[in-house]
Amino acid sequence: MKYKEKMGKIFLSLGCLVTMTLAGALGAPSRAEVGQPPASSTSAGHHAGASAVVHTVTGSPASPFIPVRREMTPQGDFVAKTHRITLVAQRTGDGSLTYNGTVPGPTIEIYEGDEVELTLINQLDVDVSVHVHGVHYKIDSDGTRHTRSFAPPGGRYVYRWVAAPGTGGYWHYHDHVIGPGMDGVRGIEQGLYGALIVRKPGDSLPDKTFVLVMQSVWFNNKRYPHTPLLEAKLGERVEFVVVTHGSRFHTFHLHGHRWLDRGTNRIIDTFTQNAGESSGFQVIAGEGVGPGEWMYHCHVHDHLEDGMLGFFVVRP
Ligand SMILES: [Cu+2]
Repeated sequence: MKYKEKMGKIFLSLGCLVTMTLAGALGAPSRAEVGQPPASSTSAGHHAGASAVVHTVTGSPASPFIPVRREMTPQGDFVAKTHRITLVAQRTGDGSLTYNGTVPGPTIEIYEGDEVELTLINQLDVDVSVHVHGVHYKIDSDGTRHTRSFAPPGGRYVYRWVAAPGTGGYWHYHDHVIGPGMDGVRGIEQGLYGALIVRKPGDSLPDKTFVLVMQSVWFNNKRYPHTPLLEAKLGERVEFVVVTHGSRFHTFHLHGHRWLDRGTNRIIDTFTQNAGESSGFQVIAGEGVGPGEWMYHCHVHDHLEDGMLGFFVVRP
């Protein structure tokens, strides 16, 4: 099926849904009729060829993570902190495996110098673990089967991480034991993953953070029109953390915005990620381009065709 036909099909199917428009998000859901302009002038709509398909923005409203302002000494130094975090591995109504009931799990934000004491409580009927990327930990916090660092059904396990100097960046954590072998792939596939942000003192803090995990043709285990609907006000500083899992590479692209590629002097609006990789960036919502329903999507055509897209709605 050609790209245009397929996208047309995706958009046509939207005609049958009560979709979220700008007005809808404010409490008055409206229905977009195929072949007719949207009732609300604030809806996104365009005509694609003879079929005049109306494309209305939809998605599952995402709750952003709000970064914590850290207290500083009068000298402007950060006070290192030990974060005591509890993650409960549980199955949700839709069959997902989750940490604390959400996919992705909670976004963990710490600073270089901090430590984490993470207690994993297992409410699943299989062993589960937390394996982290980027920060320091001893082998007994590896979250793997051969080190026995997992929680059995009904049990718990305590992990200790140290955000040593130099570990600042965008990282992630995930299960490493659910699967047919000793690997953990099935847990990740079903939603056992989350983001870890290690900030350096002086890093600019965003107003809000959105985490997008690319796996198969999904964002956060959802495909359009159910992908996360990200919302911000014009001028807000918005942080995106992007993680890739699964067996494919993905090319993340955000419309209308651009950012500095970390460690280079290149301005980019697209980057490619392979499995297990993570990165992040900050933008000023609508900077230079104004409000609108800005698309985010994987730029790999097969994936985009299969619904690997969503919307970043910048409100005036
Ligand atoms: Cu992709």
